[in-house]
Amino acid sequence: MATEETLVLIKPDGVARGLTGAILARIEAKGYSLVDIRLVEPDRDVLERHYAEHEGKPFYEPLLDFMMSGPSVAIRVAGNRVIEGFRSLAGITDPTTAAPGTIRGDLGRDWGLRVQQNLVHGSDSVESAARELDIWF
Ligand code: DAT
Ligand code: MG
Repeated sequence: MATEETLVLIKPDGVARGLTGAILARIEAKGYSLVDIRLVEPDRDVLERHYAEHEGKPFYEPLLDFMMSGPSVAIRVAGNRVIEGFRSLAGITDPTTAAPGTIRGDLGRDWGLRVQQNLVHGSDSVESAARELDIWF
């Protein structure tokens, strides 16, 4: 039993499409706990810190623009092995091919040109979770 905390973001496409409740329901149905939750409109500084690992990649600037296009919901989620577990619940990065049963697979739209729109973010390691939770909460 390894109780962990992870950062989940419901990104601007998820909030704008009215999927906040549907995504929260999946997190709760899995048995994870919502420890803290807030609606956020991050400025560029927050996003530069959050996405520091992607600086310089071709999708970096469009990604930051997208993340500043509307509000997101930031959630501190706790549970047994929740870091890996939530990423499994979210599905792979590209919703075009994410597996059915996952948030991105069931609710995400064909990536097409809207490459960065995949509904959710989940921390990818214990270190990332600690770093990201510190940025958003
Ligand atoms: P994930 O969100 O699955 O952890 P990531 O950390 O590799 O994926 O990338 C962060 C975000 O950047 C991702 O959610 C969407 C966008 N992104 C990643 N790879 C991309 C690509 N090849 N083209 C466009 N956007 C991309
Ligand atoms: Mg990532």
